[in-house]
Amino acid sequence: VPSTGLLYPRESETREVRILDGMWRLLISQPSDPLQGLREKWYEESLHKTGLEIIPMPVPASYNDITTDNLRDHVGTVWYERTFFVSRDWEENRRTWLRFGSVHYEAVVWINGQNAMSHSIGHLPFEADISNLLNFGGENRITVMCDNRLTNHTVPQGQVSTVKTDSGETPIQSYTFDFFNYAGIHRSVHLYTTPLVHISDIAISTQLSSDQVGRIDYRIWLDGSTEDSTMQPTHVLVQLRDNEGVVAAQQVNRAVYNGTLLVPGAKPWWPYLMHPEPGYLYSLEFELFVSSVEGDDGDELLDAYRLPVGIRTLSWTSTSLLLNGKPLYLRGFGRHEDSDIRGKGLDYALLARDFNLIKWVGANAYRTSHYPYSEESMQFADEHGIMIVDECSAVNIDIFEPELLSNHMSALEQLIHRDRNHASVIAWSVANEPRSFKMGALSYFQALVNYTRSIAQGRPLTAAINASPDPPKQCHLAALLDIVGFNRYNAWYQNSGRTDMIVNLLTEEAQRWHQNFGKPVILFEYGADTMEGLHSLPVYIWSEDYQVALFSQHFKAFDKLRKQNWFIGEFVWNFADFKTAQTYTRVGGNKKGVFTRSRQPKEVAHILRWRYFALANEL
Ligand code: GCB
Repeated sequence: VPSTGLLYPRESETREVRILDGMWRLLISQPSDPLQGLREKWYEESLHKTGLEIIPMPVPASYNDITTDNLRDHVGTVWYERTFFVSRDWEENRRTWLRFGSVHYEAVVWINGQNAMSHSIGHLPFEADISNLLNFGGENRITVMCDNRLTNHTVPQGQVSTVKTDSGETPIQSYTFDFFNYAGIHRSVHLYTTPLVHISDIAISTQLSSDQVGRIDYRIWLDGSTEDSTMQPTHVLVQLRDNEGVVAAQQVNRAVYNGTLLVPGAKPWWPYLMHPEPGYLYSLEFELFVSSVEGDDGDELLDAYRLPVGIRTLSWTSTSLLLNGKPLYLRGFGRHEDSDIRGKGLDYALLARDFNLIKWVGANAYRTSHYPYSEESMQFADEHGIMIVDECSAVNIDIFEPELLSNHMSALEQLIHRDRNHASVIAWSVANEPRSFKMGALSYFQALVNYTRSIAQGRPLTAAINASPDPPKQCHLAALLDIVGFNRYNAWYQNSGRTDMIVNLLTEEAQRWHQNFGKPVILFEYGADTMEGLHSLPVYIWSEDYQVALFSQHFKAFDKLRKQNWFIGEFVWNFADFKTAQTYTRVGGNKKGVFTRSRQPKEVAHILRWRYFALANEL
């Protein structure tokens, strides 16, 4: 199924964008009967008509932590609703689209009681042309059923079972991944218009030659038709503007909608701290025209879309990952989209704060562990020169069945399709800690990696593996990748308290990964749970001092490894503390953050900052 809606909605002289964020209404279905609403057709009328309790619910946000009762642990469906008006002007000569940035996990959407679209696998956008369902010049109602249940076939997997409580049986959701299964309408809801015939998709790839000539290969897709033959598009004007609006390259393309722009003296896209002007972006303008019969002067503009573009070359070998020909050393984090109250809901204040902290600490990269992050954050990363290892939502997968494989492929297709035009994306991560040593993993990953490679758009494939590198056959995934990433918790899950074992264990393991698979190697996770404010000398686990000691030993190991040209990066687990399911190994959630959940530094942040800036200055 080709995915749609993966071009970010942007306004232009031919397009209008409205955001439907704000207070929506929420109805929580009985966990024991999640399909009641479908049976009773709750979408046909306002949810108030059900006579059931309706509560206000902000969008975007996870619904879990908003109320004071146990909505947090709800299993099954909830129903969202709101109304909006569309003016009469929108009825003629345009199409109106409704687009969700992400709803976790599964969503079914109705407009005025008519089914408009559905989507599963959270964290990804989806949209539909709703022109035929709207009341123009009147009120309209959106209803969304959102289901948070995870099964053996969802990405990620989970199990729903029941427990006997003091008041009867109730379903519970379990999962093995280590972050809270927040749910709801997590990102913005856009209502936007396009002309009848419009640009529906764009793919670009860029290169920079050694003599600073930029090259942008582009392809655009058109959608729609009009009865009016005089309104058929005849050509596209493609113009690249620099950040002052000056045209740096242009082309008129007649009928063939792919081409190449050459940009002499191009300003390259560079990562943060690698150049005085990191994150340089051009604007690539596509203008779709119909020629008038009288001649060129009277060309009519049908559609215009502007895409931010960074020009850079990405390449890799069996030892290095290179940007504009320079080998990269990645200094960064695994992260989460997570914060107090709003859960996984998009929050611009948090996004800006996080980027300020990333830059303060001197990092140049992060991995979108363990799912695609918001499109708004991807754009921010482009602008700030922060490199992204872009991970799909296959975390801790196990039980390798064909239905899981097809959902996993779809998760990767949608991720790559959405993010392929971002300069910041330097690799695709196909999974985090899959049970890659199990029966069935080999054929599963062969199929998955072959497919992903066929759509990889010039990026290397990686994964965060926690199997053992020795013997190599214990991991059925590493040999298939371009960059081998591993997660290892020396002196935490293994040999707790023994910071004196880290340097040898880590350097030896990294060496084995490289020797066995002959690929560049990166450590994607290391760290220690740390209660802010807890101090102890001699160091003792969970204290801030222990986190400092554990990091310091890792730094020694990294410095040894960096002498080998194949060790390409160090990612801390985690950027900030985050919420998990309730278990006795977690105090209020996972506390491996360098920053607290409210984004203030722990002691370790200062030594990490010292190191990251020192590394940046060496290069
Ligand atoms: C891991 C996982 C990550 C966990 C982390 C931990 O290996 O990839 O999701 O949060 O360990 O802290 O246990």
